[in-house]
Amino acid sequence: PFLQNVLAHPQFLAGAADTQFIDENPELFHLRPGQNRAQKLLHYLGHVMVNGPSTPLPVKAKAALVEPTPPPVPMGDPPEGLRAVLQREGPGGFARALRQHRGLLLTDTTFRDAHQSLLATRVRTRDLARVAPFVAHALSPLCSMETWGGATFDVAMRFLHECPWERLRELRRLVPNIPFQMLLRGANAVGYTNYPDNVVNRFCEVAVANGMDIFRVFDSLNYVPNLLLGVEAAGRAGAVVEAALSYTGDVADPTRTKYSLDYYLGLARELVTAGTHILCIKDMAGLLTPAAARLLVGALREQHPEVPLHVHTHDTAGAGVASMLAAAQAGADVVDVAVDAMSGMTSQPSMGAVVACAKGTPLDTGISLERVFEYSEYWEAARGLYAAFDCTATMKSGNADVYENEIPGGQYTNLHFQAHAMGLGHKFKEVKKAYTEANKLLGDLIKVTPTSKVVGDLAQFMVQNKLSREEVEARADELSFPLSVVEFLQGHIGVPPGGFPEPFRSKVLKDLPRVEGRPGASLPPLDFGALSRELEGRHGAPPSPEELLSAALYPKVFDEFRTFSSTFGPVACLGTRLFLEGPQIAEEFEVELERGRTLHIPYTHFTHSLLMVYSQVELERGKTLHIKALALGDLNAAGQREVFFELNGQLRSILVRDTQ
Ligand code: 3PY
Ligand code: ZN
Repeated sequence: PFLQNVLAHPQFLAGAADTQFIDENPELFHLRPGQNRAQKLLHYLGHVMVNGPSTPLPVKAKAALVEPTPPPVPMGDPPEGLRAVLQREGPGGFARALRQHRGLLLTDTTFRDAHQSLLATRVRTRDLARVAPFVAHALSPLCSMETWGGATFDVAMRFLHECPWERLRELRRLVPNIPFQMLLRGANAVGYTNYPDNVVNRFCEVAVANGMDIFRVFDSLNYVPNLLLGVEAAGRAGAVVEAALSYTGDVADPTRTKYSLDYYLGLARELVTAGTHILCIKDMAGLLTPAAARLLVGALREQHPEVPLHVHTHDTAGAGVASMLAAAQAGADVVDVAVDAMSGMTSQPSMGAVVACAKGTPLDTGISLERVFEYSEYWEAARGLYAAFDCTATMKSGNADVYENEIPGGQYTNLHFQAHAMGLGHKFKEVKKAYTEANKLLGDLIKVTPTSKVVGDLAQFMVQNKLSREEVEARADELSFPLSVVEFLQGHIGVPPGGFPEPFRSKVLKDLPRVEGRPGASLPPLDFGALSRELEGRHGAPPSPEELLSAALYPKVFDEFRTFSSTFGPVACLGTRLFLEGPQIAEEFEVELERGRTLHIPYTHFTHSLLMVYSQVELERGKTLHIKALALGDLNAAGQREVFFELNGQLRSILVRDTQ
């Protein structure tokens, strides 16, 4: 704040600043209360050293000791990418450019879905930001990078204690040329429940203002009124709208009639009429076989020759590359891939494999395989930091049984972890079987957040209570079902294709109220003014538009995040191993409080007197802390331990309650 005051001062701007200038302008010292971020970070590190990680670790695996090194980046601006087309020609022009493009376009999901699927969404902004400039320079032909949305919003605040909006802004600053894409859960925005319409609208506006370009909008029931809400919100915000057909079943199997080719073509027609710029096939479980891809993409291509088609899949069974190539051959313009080291299994198919397979063919991606290797090398090392969240700790391969249980990628990994955490590793098979049965009980749903949770909760309930599908059906009026199941049946998420399962629904709900039609239509608008005043009262400062939305979507998580940040400071600045495990005794390290931001102060303005003040005032912007962890004291009578650090050469000690 001090330097901002100085930099904004007209006298300083005129280049006439000297000692007198500082003496005569005491307002330069009107600083907001010092936060002493360094002290707070020492508190955080002390806590982790005494009590273990602040985020639950599913497996006992240590983070890699070595920080990954991003590949070198050339000087200067990155090459122009498709974002320039979007900025010049708007969403319509962007869509035309995708249709006219020769060769296959790729979306890189590494920054969102890949780690949501493989590493429990735990990748921190710091590790994304470090490699982002490389992506901007080396992978500029990408159609887009999926950088935001889905579970990342919640997890950033809840487990990583960092601000999701700051992530978006930071990545945007580092990647000015490649369009950013996010996953919007329609009326559920980036949450698990329907929000009032004005929340979804405001969310899209603010996301665009923070740098988002393309919204992939889906609804977990393909419920058109919910989808349209998201489509309109993103469209009004000026973004590229990519409405998604959430794919389940098998269009190539004539015996599976509920989610047939006609069903998807009908839905696509409604979304194109609603004005979507791009159509997406969102295959969240990886069920789209090459044959199904040829059939569905071929039919959509014929029905909507003008509309770009974008295909998303998961590689759970191992057929992802084959399906994406089949989709491209049938006329898809863009397919989703993840960099090799973050691909495969429940994640997206491998970027390197698709680039190599398309090379020299009419589908050539224009992406250099050499650059993909460098990118992958970074991620191979970065993945080592997240060993405690890596699904490969317990899951050794993909599994084609997904064609039977239809579990979405991220949930497949979660259920596997949960089964292991409960000591039920061998029971995963049983959970998957129960998932299949629970899905049938609920009328064969499209399974993706949040309906996938409803099916998963019912499956766990059946396993825990040793209930078969027949038993659940017979005793539906007396069993005490998980809340998510009851709320789904009440209609809180929307209406499934073909309606609710009867008589199951009536037996479970009895006289509980039912929501008619689109749930958001009966929710009163959120009073943003009142929420803002409430937050100001609680946290002492008016919230930014971004904070207001975080609080609107996740009230409790946001409050805890704010409290955590004011206690422990900017933990996002810590290296990932330090964040997760704390330092080892005698370890020395540096913490850059503002990552990579340099202040450009004209040399002539940098007078001697200013330098003096600069060194005296605790000017935290751009400050690097040198820390050494010295020792951990014994437990005292009050149940505390003293943790000793050296901070910029001075001894500091922190008292931490030992809760172990
Ligand atoms: C999400 O909603 O987070 C998903 O990734 C759905 O596939
Ligand atoms: Zn996905």
